Amino acid sequence: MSPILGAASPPDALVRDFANDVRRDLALTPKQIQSKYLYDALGSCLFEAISRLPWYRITRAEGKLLGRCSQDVVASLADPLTLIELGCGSGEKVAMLAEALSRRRRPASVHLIDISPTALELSERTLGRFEHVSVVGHRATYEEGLRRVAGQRSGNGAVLVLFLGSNIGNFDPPAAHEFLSEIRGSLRPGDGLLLGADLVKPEPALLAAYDDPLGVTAAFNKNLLARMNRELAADFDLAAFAHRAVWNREHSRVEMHLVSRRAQQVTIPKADCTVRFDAEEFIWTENSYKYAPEQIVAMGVAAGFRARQQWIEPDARFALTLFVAE
Ligand code: AVJ
Repeated sequence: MSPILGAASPPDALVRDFANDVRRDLALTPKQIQSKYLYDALGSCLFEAISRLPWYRITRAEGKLLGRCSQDVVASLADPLTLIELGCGSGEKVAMLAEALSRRRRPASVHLIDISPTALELSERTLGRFEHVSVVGHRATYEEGLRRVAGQRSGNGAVLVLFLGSNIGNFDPPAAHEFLSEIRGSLRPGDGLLLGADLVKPEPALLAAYDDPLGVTAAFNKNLLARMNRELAADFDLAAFAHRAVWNREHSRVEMHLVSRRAQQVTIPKADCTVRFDAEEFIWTENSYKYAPEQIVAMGVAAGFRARQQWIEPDARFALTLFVAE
């Protein structure tokens, strides 16, 4: 059996949360499932594959910017620096900052916060190679993890929160404001926030990124159905659903849907429900908001930060913005 799918099944409490959320959100109109559920062990690997696709440019564009600006980012922050990455993926990005610090022999600690054990393991391995850098992984939601790390802090060093990869794009505008305010609330004046956010670009480029010709994003999206079959004993016929990406210009977001190819009924025993689909009815599985550069600055300012610097990758259209808590 593969190491991924052979891994222990998730703890009962997590399965119960998943079941409750599925039952509630599939009863909404339109039917929905929260995008955080895309990231089980297999889903995390599929996202990792997406990040290497030529059509999905966010990860590479951000890496390129980080390579150029990492010294500038850490230059103004007080030692010993604490880096907190929210949603660490494979840890390669925080590693670029750790590298910048380690080159100057500046001591630092890194806290990784992710709900995916796979992501934490990968990241801990990636960061293992730096001297002067201690690494702690937290399997937690962003909010829980932030609170935990902020509550433990001592001394005079600054904290730099990393919220990268356009993960902010999964939040609708009110939730993004609330979340940035919550980050600000856990920081002190002089601490930093490095925010990576994808920019609006022509529709064909957006659609190719979220509906790639290799079908990896389709697999990533349909894995939600496979996950419900695995964890909730559901009987979704994966072939009876199609992946769809749409650009919602009015709301400036790409939406991912799973569209029922025909009228059908699905049972989800561990969520205690039976769900009926009309032909063409869909489950809405993700929003990825896209921004104008000045909109990103405005979001940070509204949450109590000052924008210190913004770097833009002009080809892929992606922005890194360094904010400082006032
Ligand atoms: C990891 C949330 C930033 O929205 O671009 C990739 C996830 N979804 N392809 C994004 C994703 C479809 C990604 N984020």
